[in-house]
Amino acid sequence: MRQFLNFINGAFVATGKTFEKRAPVDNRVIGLVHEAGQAEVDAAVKAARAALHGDWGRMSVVKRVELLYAVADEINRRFDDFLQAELADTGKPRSLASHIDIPRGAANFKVFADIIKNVPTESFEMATPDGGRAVNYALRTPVGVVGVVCPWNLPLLLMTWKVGPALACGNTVVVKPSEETPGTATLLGEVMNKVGMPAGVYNVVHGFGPNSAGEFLTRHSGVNAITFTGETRTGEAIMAAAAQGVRPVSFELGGKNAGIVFADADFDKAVAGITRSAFENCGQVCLGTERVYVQRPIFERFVAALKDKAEALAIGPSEQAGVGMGPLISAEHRDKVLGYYAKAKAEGATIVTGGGVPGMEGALAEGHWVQPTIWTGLPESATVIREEIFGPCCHIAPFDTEAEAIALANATDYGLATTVWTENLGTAHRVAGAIEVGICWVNSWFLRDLRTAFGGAKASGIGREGGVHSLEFYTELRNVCIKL
Ligand code: NAD
Ligand code: 6OD
Repeated sequence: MRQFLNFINGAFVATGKTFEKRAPVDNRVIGLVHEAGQAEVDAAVKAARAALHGDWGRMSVVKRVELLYAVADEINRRFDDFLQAELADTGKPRSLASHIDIPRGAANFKVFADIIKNVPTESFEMATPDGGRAVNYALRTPVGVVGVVCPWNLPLLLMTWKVGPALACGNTVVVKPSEETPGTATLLGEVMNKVGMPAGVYNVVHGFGPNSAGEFLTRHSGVNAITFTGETRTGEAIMAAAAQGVRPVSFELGGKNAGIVFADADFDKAVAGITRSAFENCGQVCLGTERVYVQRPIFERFVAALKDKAEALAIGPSEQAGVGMGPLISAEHRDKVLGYYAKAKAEGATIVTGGGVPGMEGALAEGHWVQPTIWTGLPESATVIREEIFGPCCHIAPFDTEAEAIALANATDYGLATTVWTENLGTAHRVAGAIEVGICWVNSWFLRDLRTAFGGAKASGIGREGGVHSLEFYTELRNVCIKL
């Protein structure tokens, strides 16, 4: 049985307490995760603090950048190990993880290594009251020990999206991966040792949230800043923990994202785009589209075309040829999603397709599968239109005017992302300007340039990461004023 150990001060650490990791594809136990208690979290934070004052803290930016490049290269060299770990933990299609998750794991180190090397700080010369001169310049200093709390949907991608810039900025990290996906964070410990990363720079503590590693880490007074990706409600708990000691937080939270398809859109591209945004990763993408608004002249045709696409998705395990959709992460999450499917039916939805569990053969019958599901006919007050489901499903409603589409899209507490489909440049600009989100894709979805600001408006997050915005969170600017 595979053992997932904590990684503290450069060493793999077992604990007396383990929990089972089950495979989403067949619910088989595939490993035992060693849960970190308060003592392990204390040790990880202590090691991270010591590294800040040790070799890592004294290292030049040039050397730091070289090490981050080496981490990226080593992830690429061990691409298949990372891929297998991610597939075992999540059950997602191999093509998805090999094209998105693992390459981004490496890119997240390279891109932020380049950014820290190339982005200058400000400098101002000034006149002094005695007729002389002074010069001001800003130093970027690390914030210190960063607590990184991660979700399970894109485990390596989302963890390294935080760890890459945090290390580039000279911080040390203690990572708490999701209890559902311990694999790639643990493997990254091997990479850190292989490339000669000083002990204590990268630490991993496994466990759950409340009364476990997540809470111990976020409440720890030795943690200087917390970066978190996950549910909005968890963000509220972490924000309360961070209030102790007035520690900064960066939050990427939930979404209830709208897709808007105008009648002038390139129809086939729009259908393909919404198919991806609704069903990719079995709908477990925070940026995914669970509310689709389609302009009335093409509404019926669009619903029929999306139905065809959903029904054509091959559901199966990661390695199955041509597989388009894997399982949900856990039995608990499957029950939650199926609860929403039942709710939609009870509230009077027209079920265009799906709404249940696909028939799977043999051992796979025990997996956490659900059908891709499309609803129409619900009022905007319906539960599945209001609450984030995080499953492969969407409701489609018609709209008439641009103003109506904008109002519908904005009528939510969330504000993460939207995807707009139109061939009219004016429409694209006006809608992008009026939508209350952190990210607006036009004629595309989840197209990422890591130099751009990423984050959510309203209940979808606090702050922005990406490019120089990550540097703003992971460093303190110290102004030095020298009277000449
Ligand atoms: P989650 O909030 O349940 O868990 C995320 C992490 O927080 C896990 O590691 C968990 O153990 C930990 N945690 C839970 N309670 C905690 C507590 N009280 N204190 C400290 N840590 C705690 O989220 P999830 O189910 O893993 O992921 C799905 C959610 O994440 C969805 O809401 C999705 O929208 C969101 N998400 C957002 C983004 C984004 O970029 N905005 C990206 C991915 C996922
Ligand atoms: O691409 C990214 O950097 C990012 N943070 C993606 C988030 C996806 C959410 O599930």
